[in-house]
Amino acid sequence: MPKIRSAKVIVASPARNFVTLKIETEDGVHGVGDATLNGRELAVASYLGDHVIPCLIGREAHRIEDIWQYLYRGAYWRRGPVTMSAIAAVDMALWDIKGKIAGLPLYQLLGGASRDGVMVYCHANGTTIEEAVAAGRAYMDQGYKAVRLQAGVPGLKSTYGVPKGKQPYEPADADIPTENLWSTEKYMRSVPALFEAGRDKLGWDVHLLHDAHHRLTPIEAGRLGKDLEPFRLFWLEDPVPAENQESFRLIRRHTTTPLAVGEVFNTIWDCKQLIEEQLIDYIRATVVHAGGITHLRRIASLADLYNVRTGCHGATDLSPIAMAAALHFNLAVPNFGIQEHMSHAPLTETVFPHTYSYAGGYMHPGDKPGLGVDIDEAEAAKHPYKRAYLPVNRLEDGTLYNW
Ligand code: KDG
Ligand code: MG
Repeated sequence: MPKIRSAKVIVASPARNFVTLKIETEDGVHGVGDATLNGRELAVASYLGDHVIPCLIGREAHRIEDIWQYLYRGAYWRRGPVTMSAIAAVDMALWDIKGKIAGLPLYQLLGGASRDGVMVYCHANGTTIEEAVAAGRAYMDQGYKAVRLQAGVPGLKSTYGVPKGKQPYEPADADIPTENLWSTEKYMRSVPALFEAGRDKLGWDVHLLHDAHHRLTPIEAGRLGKDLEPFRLFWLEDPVPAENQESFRLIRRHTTTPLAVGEVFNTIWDCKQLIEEQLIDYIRATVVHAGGITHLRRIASLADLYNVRTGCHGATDLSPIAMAAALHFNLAVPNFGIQEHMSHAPLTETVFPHTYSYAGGYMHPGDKPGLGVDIDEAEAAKHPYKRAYLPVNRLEDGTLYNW
């Protein structure tokens, strides 16, 4: 059984910050894992470098479950985004190694393909409704079957999901967080008009999605969900912050718009009640922030019992390594729903060469053994880490609010 000989953390900023773990066995096989936690990158790098890597050396690389339990139970301090992103990176790298040694792409080790391709949704944004809908049309022309629509809110200078210039949306844009202003009233008035225009101009043969990014209270979310019912959304995402899982009971009482939650979740405990009470329709936990493939499979298995499907987070702050791992998982998992897809910057793609591909609304991880993705360390070294934070949000009277 191959033992782990070395492991190292690579922090680089090819177009944005990424944290990568590279594990190598005594036989010279290496695997990679994504450990990026947007705006808190160095905390995970230190957790891995100072506290995890010393405990990995000499362990059998094939004992993925045992190593997962060792890092989770064995640390005494459980859960949390820093811990779970670090565990996830180890887990991804070990699955990558196992696949390479077996000579099989990861999805084959997870039970084989349950579908031919992974349906993905893209981000259509615009400062106005017209721009957002036109962006949606352009994506549909590229074959996308599912489009997330976000438009600027009249009366607010900036809106979640809407880029400042013509660049792709990248919210971690400042050395010290920028401050945005928020008005729920203005937002709630604008969203139904966006989806009315969306259905009018894009038709009914496309899935439409929307992200409220934790900005509402449960009763406001119930009202928005009800207002959006005529437009038959695929999902309304993160209507409220989800620490209080019970609060979704109130939303559910008022709307049949499907709900998606979980991009900030780290473990099965964050979504246990939401799933068991069927308070959501899609679970958005990711391979990187929720403990790797090993733990995400556990979450998906629980969700499957309650007709909850997967809809993994896939913004550009998840590196191509996480994207590859998600695609293998998505291809195999029985209760797959959809996968988020934002194209990475060309520089990011250069640093992380990969085999996954997009065609006609679907992605596929490719058939190279393991994850089918790597890091070009020499290229990565040319792009040092730059501190970059997500914005914070304030209400119009200055009160700090959810971003
Ligand atoms: O790091 C935070 C982003 O990944 C998040 O704001 C993106 O909400 C998001 C989404 O749905 O992609
Ligand atoms: Mg989101």
